[in-house]
Amino acid sequence: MIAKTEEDFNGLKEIGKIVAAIRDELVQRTKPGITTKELDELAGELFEKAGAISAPKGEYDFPGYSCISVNEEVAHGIPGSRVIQEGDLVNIDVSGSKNGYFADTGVSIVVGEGEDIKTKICSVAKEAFEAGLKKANPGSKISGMGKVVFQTARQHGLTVIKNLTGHGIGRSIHEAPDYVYNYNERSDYGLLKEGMVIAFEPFISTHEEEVFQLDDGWTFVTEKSYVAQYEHTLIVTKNGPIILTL
Ligand code: M1C
Ligand code: CO
Ligand code: CO
Repeated sequence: MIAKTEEDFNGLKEIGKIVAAIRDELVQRTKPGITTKELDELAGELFEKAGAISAPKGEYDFPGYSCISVNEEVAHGIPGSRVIQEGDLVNIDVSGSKNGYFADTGVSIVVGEGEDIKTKICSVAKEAFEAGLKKANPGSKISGMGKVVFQTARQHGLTVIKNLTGHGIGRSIHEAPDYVYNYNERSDYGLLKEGMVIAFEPFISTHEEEVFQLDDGWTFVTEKSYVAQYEHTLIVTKNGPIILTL
């Protein structure tokens, strides 16, 4: 959407705060021994308390309130009986709506002490996000954000996932602009506009550049790479982006 009115800004800020708080609470609770289902039940309670609706559940009938992806899982992991272990790479992605406004945020973390490469991709995903943020100005090409995401990955000897993208958001969870790539997609001529709301979510990978979907119809995995994501919802403005999900 293009946020224009005071009501738009306030509505977006409200749901932004809610999903950010749920994300942080889940991250806090991601400790060895807890199951992803237990984490998700907490997400469900927090959505309820906030008077907000989980976007995966409400919009897509996803079997969970949040997406929790562990190790070989990259995104859209289904919460279940999997027990979190020391050293796991875990992605927590929380998106939802309130009063018709949507926000989306996610982060990848390493539980306790993990392999150095897992820690590295998490910090590079954040660095790529920050580099992209500097390119989030009205009138600039959307693909300029992906260009610096890719450059950041390469600087660290890493790469990106090319078949997962960020997206427009606001009045629904996924809306125009449909794709914010993690590389410079030359066929993407789209421009950022004043007030445009986007979910920017770089995916940094150790080797593979494509994910595939499991038979469950949801979970995206790689064969043998680790992938980290870092996602916030932001409003593009001439004074710099406003991040709604800090
Ligand atoms: C690139 C994996 C896709 N919040 C989720 C997302 C995932 N993006 O948009 O960040 C969507 C959740 C709906 C199942
Ligand atoms: Co998300
Ligand atoms: Co998203």
